Amino acid sequence: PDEPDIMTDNAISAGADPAFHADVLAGFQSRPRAIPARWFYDLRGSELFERITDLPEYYPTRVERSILGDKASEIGTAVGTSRAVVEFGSGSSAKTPLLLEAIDPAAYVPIDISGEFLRESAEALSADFPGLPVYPVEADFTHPVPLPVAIAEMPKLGFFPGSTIGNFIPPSAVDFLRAMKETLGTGAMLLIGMDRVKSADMLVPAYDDAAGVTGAFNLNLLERINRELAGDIPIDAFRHRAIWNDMLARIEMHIEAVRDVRFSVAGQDFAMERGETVHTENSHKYGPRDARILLRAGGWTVTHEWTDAANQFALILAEA
Ligand code: AVI
Repeated sequence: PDEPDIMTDNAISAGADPAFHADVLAGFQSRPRAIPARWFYDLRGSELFERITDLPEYYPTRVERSILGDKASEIGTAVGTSRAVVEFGSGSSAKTPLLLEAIDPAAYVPIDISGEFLRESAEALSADFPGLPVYPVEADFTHPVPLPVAIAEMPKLGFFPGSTIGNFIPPSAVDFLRAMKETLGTGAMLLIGMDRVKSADMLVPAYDDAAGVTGAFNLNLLERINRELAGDIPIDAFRHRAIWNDMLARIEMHIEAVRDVRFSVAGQDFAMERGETVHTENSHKYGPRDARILLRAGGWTVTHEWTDAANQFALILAEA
């Protein structure tokens, strides 16, 4: 056989994030095993997530967009004009135009950890809203972020759509809401999307779709580990699971071993028995009162709520 190439075979890729390395090894060692959901979003994972948002079973994106469209004038009246909109984790800014049209803001500040994605979507948005000052900020929005001086005197509206708040366990969600309040300052408002508690018959398919896109999104984490951390995980030894945890009011995603399996990651050996899982994501759902209490704990008072006719999803306006 050919001699292995020590430069390419079984090497941790040069660009691998040390925090990813640490989280993955700790995640396989801990019991229960768990790896934070933030590591889903490499390029392939971000593409798969975009496809999830178009799935027939995945209602949150569609319903939130319909609320923003249907209630635009009420939202506009409640928020008022001339605020600077600060969007947390703006990503592709897909829902932003609907909001900007509704409220006629003085400036737009998208904050995202991925600089490249951020600049591209900021440029696209500037082209659609000529005359609107856009100040992209590359930062980890889970901590207080210094905002551009150009918007220092403007009243702020924080925008956090998509029910991403649900991906934090409640104590972290409260810390994060407080960080947003610190970022935005006194007199700020926050428009936040929160997915509602509903029947497991509807929730589970939204996270375990018939076409298998969510399964591919979940298992891409193992592929990313193999790619970036010199892993040899046999992907076919695992399957995607989505479980409604009623006690904690959340959908959990797990990666389950379908047979006994041994593998190594970054030179460390691991074994899992058939049926054992790695917990990869939580997506908490909030009833109307739960949502208000969570926001209060994070320093925000709810002033308005807009939902769809079937009450599946809520857009909530709060003030600091
Ligand atoms: C990004 N976040 C709000 C999604 C959710 O619904 O929790 C992530 C997701 N995971 C599986 N499908 C979508």
